[in-house]
Amino acid sequence: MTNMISTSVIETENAKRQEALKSDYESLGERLARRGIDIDAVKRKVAAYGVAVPSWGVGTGGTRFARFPGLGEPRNIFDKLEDCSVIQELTRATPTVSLHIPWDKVSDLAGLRERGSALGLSFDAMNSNTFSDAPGQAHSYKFGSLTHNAAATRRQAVEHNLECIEIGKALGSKALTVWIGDGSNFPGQSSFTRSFERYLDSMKAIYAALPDDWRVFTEHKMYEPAFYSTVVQDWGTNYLIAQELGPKAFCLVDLGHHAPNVNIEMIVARLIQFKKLGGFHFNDSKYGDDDLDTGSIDPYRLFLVFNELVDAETRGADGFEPAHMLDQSHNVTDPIESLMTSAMEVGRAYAQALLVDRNALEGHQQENDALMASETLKAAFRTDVEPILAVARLENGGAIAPVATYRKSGYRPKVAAERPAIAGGGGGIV
Ligand code: LRH
Ligand code: MN
Ligand code: MN
Repeated sequence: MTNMISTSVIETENAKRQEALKSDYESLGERLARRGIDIDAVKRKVAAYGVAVPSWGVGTGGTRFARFPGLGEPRNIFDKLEDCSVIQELTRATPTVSLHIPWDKVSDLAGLRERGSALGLSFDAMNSNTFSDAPGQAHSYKFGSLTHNAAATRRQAVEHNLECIEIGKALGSKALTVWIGDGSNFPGQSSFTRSFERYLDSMKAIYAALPDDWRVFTEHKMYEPAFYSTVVQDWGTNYLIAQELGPKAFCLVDLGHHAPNVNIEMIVARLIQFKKLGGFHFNDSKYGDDDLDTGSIDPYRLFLVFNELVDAETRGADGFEPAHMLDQSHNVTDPIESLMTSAMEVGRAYAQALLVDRNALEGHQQENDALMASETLKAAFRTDVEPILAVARLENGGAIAPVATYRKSGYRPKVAAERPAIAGGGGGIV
């Protein structure tokens, strides 16, 4: 196995913190034992948890307005894999990478798969891109892709998705995520009904090419880049799609794709109940699809989403197997640090949700004791589970303090010297 971060740096940094961590873990263990919780059982679950890193997240994404690339930006998919490996080596919570085609130029598929396994990484859901034009493509997506009026444009968009499936098959992926930017900017510009009919037709052609052991995730988003109407705008439409397509089709919930204040945890519960929750794109937002770091704005909401997930896991909900991925990118941090922090935030929300006293909660619900029901959730959310996360990382060979260890490792200056600086400029990704 190839390491990007030397194990001696990790060991030296861990040694500085190990004693304090041991005592923090023991004292948290005692406090949890008083609540009837076995800390080691929680740690084992957290240690087994993983979230996929988006290949596009390790580069500086930017906003619609500008890109300010950092030092040592990955030049190609192999550089991206190495950056993803750094995240995994330090956090031990991100064993898979989610690719985006054609942003990721993948010609040598066997070489890519081999490099992934040498780095201890495998390939999660494939993401197609028909929301921007690739150089040299025959038909433009300016007025839509899978829902375009012109059959030839729709066909091109379908074929791109089929190509993503083929690439994914060669890499060992088992899912395709489809997000389209199709929609309209003016009332009357397009027919809501006819564009959705065309969408379903196109998706049926993609679904027909899906291998038996694959799933397709469709991702809804309220607005942007279309600002008046979007074809797959909300979880209701998304649920209809999954129903129409069949048993291998599921809904993907990107936390940033809802109106502010929407009760996302409730959407999650509904999709679980009706066996159509495919997975997540975790990120955080204040206003719209901000793609901020997961848990950076509203960690309680992230916890409430995980509360639904743990509830489903605990009761063994039928057909419950969501894929967990991060989807974030912005201009202001080192993306490796941001992605590590987000992976840890997701793990934290999971650990906190595992602490919820579910019997007590059900009792309070039964008694209509709203205050105590809320306090039961808050008691779990208020618990500082960092020692659990850190011990899980340590025992899996990772860093007690991933960001500090990463900074000590000198990885960013090293790749900055190897990878040429790239120019910033106008709009980034959505
Ligand atoms: C759309 C989206 C979708 C894309 C990604 C880059 O806003 O969330 O998942 O594939 O951003
Ligand atoms: Mn997304
Ligand atoms: Mn998005």
